[in-house]
Amino acid sequence: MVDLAALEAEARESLAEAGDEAGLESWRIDWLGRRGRLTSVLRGVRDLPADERPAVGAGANRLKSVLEEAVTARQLELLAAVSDGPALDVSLPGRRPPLGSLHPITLTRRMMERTFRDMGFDVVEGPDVELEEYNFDRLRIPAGHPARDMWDTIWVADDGSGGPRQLLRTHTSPMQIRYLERRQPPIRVIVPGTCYRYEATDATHEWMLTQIEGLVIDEDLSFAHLKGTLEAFVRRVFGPDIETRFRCDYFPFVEPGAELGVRWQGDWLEVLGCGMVHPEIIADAGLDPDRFTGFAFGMGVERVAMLRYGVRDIRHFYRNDVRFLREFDQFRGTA
Ligand code: FA5
Repeated sequence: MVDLAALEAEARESLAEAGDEAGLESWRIDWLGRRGRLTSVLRGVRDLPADERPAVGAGANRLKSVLEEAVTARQLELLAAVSDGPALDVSLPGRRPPLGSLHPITLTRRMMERTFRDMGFDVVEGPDVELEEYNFDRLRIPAGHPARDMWDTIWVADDGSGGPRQLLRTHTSPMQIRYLERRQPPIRVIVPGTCYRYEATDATHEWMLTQIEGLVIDEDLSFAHLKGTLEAFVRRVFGPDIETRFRCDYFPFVEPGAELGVRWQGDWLEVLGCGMVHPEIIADAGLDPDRFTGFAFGMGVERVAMLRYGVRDIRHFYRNDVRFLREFDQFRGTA
């Protein structure tokens, strides 16, 4: 006589030991599979003496459905354990995605723009791909003029259409001409933007740089206005103790021309070129140079950023080394 009760106890015991889906599957094969223990019992019923057959058959069939229910229950139990376990603790706070911060040049450029806005300047932008005419000729830098060497140029490939020559602007000064085409004095505008020069890099020179051009045209403006404006700007950006110096410099589109240097690591760092707008440029704009005068300047944003953040090599800015860029996380929210 088959002891169905002992069989059930044994089956339940081994089911309790099945701890995962694979364990359940092998238990199913052992007990309920085609060659499983219970299946063999059921198969053996027909060989039993006739008087035992009905009881054992009924008992084994009942045990089969009992075990099928038990394995389903065990499966649900295991699933519940997994979803309640630490892997899916829905009460944990979410993980904060890493927050980036603005690039130091963007931070600096925005700070400079804000400073000029506070001083009453408008802000406009111009094209990076510029016509030779605006970048050079109309700024009084004709072909062959030695001043063109100061801006070693990246030219846009000639498409053979015979159209005007194009280049990546070497400075933001072409926007002086473009702005004068559209506006009448009084003019007080700055033009931030990227410039490109085909030149070797070093600690203070990059081949891609950001400039902020300034143009002011009105009646009776003198060099004193230029100096006053730029010194006020420099003090606002670097504090009242900053040491500055103006020196004569030459740019064909201003007369006289100057550069402004700032004391940096015991030396002087040139941060901008400037000067009084050349009377011919004022006349070319259809204005009377005896009535209107003005000044212009072009400053290097990377240079200002170097001074502001104590960066010793300009090339760090565009190397995209996150260890360098992360240093500016502390300035998040200051732009
Ligand atoms: C100019 O580009 C003139 N357009 C500036 C100007 C505007 C003069 C209006 C008069 C009136 P310069 O080449 O010196 O000048 O450049 C101006 C500033 O840009 C420099 O003082 C410097 O701060 C920055 N700069 C120039 N070349 C580089 C470079 N390769 N890398 C980083 N900054 C540069």
